Amino acid sequence: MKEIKTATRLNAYLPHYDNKIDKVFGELKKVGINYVDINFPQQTIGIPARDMKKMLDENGLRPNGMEMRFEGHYLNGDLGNLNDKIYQDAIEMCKQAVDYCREIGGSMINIWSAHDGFDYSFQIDYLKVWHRIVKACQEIADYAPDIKFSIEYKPYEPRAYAFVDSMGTLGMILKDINRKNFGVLLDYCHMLMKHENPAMGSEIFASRGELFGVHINDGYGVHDDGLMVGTVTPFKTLEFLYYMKKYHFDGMYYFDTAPVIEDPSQETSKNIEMLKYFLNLLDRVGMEKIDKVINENDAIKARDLLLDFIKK
Ligand SMILES: [Mn+2]
Repeated sequence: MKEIKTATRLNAYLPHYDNKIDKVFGELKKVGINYVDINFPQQTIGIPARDMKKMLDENGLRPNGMEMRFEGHYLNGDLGNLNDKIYQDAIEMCKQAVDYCREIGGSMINIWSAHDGFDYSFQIDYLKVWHRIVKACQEIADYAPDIKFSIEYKPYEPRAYAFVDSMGTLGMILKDINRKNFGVLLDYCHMLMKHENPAMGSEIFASRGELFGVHINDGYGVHDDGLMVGTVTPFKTLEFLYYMKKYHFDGMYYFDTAPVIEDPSQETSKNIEMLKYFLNLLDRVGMEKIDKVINENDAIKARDLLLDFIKK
C-alpha cells in the first residue's frame, strides 16, 4: 500500500511535553506520524526556521507546511479586515509564513480566516469584504507561485457567521481568486457543522484538482467536536474516503482532533488505525462494486452496501 501522509494537531501534544516542540516531534515519530503542519506564527515564536528544520530532520519528520493562525489584533477580521493597517498585516503575515515554509522545506499554507465574518445584521459590507479577501489571496498567490495555498472554511466559531462558510461560498470565491495555486482544505467536522455531506465536497473539489488537503476528525454537527476519526459517522467517513481514493488524493491527512481527557499519542494511534482500516475496507468491499452501486442510484442497494461494510 502506498504511503499515507499523516499529520496531527500539535496543540494536542504541547501541554503534555512542557510546550517543547522537539519533544513533541520525537513522540509523533514513535506513534507513526510522518508529516508536520506548524501553526504560524503561534508555534514558531522564538524558533528560527533553520532550527525548526533541524528538529524535523532529527526526528525523521517531513514538513507539509504552515497553518495560519490569526490572533491578537485580528479580532474584527484578517484577510477581509476593513482597517487598512490590519488588512496589510494579515497579508504580510501570510508572506512571512511562506518564507518560513520555504526555509523548512514545506510546500503548503493553509488559511483559516478565523475572524472574517460577522455577528450582527448591518454589521459589515459583504461585497467590500469579499473583494478584500479576493485581492489579498491574489497578492499572496502571486508572491509564491511555488507554494500551494488552501482555504479552510468553517460555518461559525469564533464569529456567529464566518465569511467563507461553506463549500458553495468557497467555490465562488476561488473562482474570483482565479489562481492555480489556490485550492481547498476540507475539515470534516466543519462540514458536519454546516450540514454538508463531506463526500459531496471531496468529490466535487477533488474532481476539479482543487482539493489540497483535509482535516479529518468526527463530531455530532453542532460544535467543532474534534473527535476520533470514524467514531460518530463511520458511513459518511467511508463515503468521504471513497472519493479521496477514487481521485487519488496524495495530500496529507491531518488529524484535527482535540483529545482533552485522552492521552494524545493513544488517540493519534487510533486515528491512524481507523484511517488505514477504512481505506483497506473500501478495497475489500471493492471500489468497482461501490461505483456500481452509486451508478444505480438506488437507496435500497445503497443500504445493502452499508451492511457489506459491516460484514467485511
Ligand atoms: Mn481544521
